[in-house]
Amino acid sequence: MTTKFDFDESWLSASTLIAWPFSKIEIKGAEHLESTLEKEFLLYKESQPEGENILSFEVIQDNSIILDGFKIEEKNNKVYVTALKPEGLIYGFFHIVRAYQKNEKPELAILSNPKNKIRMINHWDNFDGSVERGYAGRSLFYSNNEFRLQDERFAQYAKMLASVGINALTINNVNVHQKESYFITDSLIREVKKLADIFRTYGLKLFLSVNYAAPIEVDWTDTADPLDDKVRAFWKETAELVYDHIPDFGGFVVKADSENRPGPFTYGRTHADGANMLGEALKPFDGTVFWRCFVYDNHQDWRDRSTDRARAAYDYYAPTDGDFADNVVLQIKNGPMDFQVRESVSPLFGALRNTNQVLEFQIAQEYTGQQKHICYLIPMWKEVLDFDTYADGPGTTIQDVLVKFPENPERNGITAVVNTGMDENWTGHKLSQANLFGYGRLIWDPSLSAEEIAEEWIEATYSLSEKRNETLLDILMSSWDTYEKYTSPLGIGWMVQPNHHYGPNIDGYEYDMWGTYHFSDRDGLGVDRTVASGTGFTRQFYDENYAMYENVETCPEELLLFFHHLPYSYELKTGKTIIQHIYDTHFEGYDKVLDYQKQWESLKGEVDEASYRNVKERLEEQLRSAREWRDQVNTYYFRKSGVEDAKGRTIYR
Ligand code: GCW
Repeated sequence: MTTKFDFDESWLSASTLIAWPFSKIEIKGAEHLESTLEKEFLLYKESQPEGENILSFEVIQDNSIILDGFKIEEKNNKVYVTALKPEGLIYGFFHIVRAYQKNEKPELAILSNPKNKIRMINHWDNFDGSVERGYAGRSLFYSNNEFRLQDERFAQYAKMLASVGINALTINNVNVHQKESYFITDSLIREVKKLADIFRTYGLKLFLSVNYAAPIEVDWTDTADPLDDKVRAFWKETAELVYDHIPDFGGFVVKADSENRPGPFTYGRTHADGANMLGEALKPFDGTVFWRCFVYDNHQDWRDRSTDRARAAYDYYAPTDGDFADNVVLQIKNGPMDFQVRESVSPLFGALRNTNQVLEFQIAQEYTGQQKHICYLIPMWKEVLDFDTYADGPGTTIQDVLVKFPENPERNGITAVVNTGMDENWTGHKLSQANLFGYGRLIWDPSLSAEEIAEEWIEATYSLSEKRNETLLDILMSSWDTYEKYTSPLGIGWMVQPNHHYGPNIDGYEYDMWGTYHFSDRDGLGVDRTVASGTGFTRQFYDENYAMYENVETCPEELLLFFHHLPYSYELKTGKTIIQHIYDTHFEGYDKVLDYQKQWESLKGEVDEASYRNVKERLEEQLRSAREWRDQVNTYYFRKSGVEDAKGRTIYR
C-alpha cells in the first residue's frame, strides 16, 4: 500500500546487503519487541534466502552491558545478540544489518554501549500539516488539522530511527499553537496514543511539546501562573489523562518565554517555578520535562550596544543551577545564538553542574542550505561534543559534561530538530539522510569519526565501486567547509534573508530586533564580545577558554569575527588580510560546488536514478545560490572597504 515510501528509500535497503547468512531466528525475553524482530528478520532473509546460520536474541543479565546497549558473539554457526533490555536487541539487529551492507563476512563480535541515555529527535510539525523549518515536504503526522493515517509509513520511520539508536521523539512543534494545545486533552489524546503505539514497536518513547499557557488556551482557567492552584490542578489532571491512555508516555518539551511564547515571566515567576510545577504533575508517572533554554530578548534595539544575545541563556540559567526538580531537564542549543553554520559552543555546558541537561542540535538545515545545499553536519557536531569546557580541569569535553553533570545523571543526553517530511526520500535532499543517520550513530558512539559515519551511510545506502565511494565521501566530508566558505565569514553568521533564512541578505538582520548584528563599516567588521572592550560574553567560559577567546591572537580563526571586531586589513595566520580571506573563500566555495557537479555526474549509473536526479537538481540550485552568496558578499565588502581583490577576479561594483 505504501510501497512508494518503503525502506528502499532509506539506508535500510535490503538491496545493499552483500550477504545475509541467517535462515533462522531465536528470540528470548524480547517482550513487546519480539514480533518486530521476527518481522525484520524475515524481510532481510527474503532478500538473501540462501543462509544457513542461526541468529539468536536474548535479554540477559550481563555486567558488561549498560543501558540499552548490546553484545554480539559468534559461536558454531550461531550469532548471539544479548542485551539487558529488548531495545538493545533491536539495536544489535541493525548493527548486523549494517555489517552485512558493508561486508560479505564481517567481524560481528562487539560490545556496544550507548554513550548517551536520551537520544531524541524533535519534530517542529504543526497540526495544519506545515513544518516549521521543514525542508522535506509536508508533515509526516498531520494534514489539515487531522492526524494522518499512514501506519505503515510511520512504522518505516520508527524503524529508520531505531536502526541508528534513536529512542525518543516529540511529534509536534515547540511553538505549540492553539489547536495543538488540545493534543494533551480528551479530544485528541487517542490520536496521539495511536502514534505512541507504533513508535513503541521499535523502542521509541513518545513525548509532546506543550503550550505553557495550555490551561488558558483550552479554556480551563484564565491564568498560567505556576503557583496558582487551578493551574496546578490542570496539569495534574492532564498528566493523569495522558498516562491513562499512554502508560509509557515520555513527558513534555516546553518553549516558554521564548520568541513571544508564553511563560512564567508573565506572572513574575521563575523558570524553576514553571518547570518544577510541570515536573510535579509528571512525577507520579516518572515523566520528564524538557525545558528549553532558548530564552533571549527578541525585541532588542539595534542601537543598544550593551545587550548581547549570545550572553542571554547563561546570564539567566547559570545562576539557577540546582533549582530544578529531578525530572526536569534543561534543553540547551549547541551554540549561544541559533544553529549558525559556525558559532561558539554554549558556555552553559560545564556551567550547570547540578542540573539535568540535554544538548539540542539541528538536523534540519535551517541555516545550512535548507536541504537544497549539501551540508554534512557530523563534523560540526563532533567539534561541539569534543569541545573542552575545562569544567573539571583539562579534558572535560561537552560529551563528558553530558554524562557527568549532575552526578549520576538519569535523564541527560542529546536531542535534535529533525529534517524529515513526506518527501519520498524522507529528507528532501537525498544526501541530507546522512545527517539523520549520522546524528543517531554519533550520539550513540561519539568516538566514531565523521568519516566513518559517512562511509557507513554510503555503504548502507548505495552499492558503489570503491572509487565512487571515495567521490561521495569527499563530497560529504568537504561540504560543511564549502557551505561556510561561500556564506558568512569567520563565524559572524546571520547574513541570511529574514524570516525564511534562505539565501544571502547581508544587512537583512542588521537593524532588526533579534540581536543578530555584524557591525560592518568602512574599516572592519565583527562582534566584539571581549571583556576588554565588548560585551564580556567571553567571560562566561572557564578561564582557559576565556583567555583563548579574549585574546585575538589565540582566538580560533574560524570564530574570529564571532568574538572580535577587526579591521579589513587584519592579517590572518595564512598571511592574508581579512578582506582577502573573504574574497578568496567566496570564490573557492563557489568553485567547489562546480566540482561537486562534476563529481556527482561521475556517479551516474552507480546510484539509483531517483537519487541521481534529486541531487543533480539540487546541485543546480546550490550553484545558483552559492553564486548569489559569493557575489553579494564580495560586492558588499568591496563597496564598504574599497579594497581590490589581489587576484583581480570579477567583483561587481
Ligand atoms: O531558530 C529559530 C527558528 C524558529 C524556532 C526557534 C526555536 C521553533 O528560526 O523557527 O522556533 O529557533 O528553536 O525555538
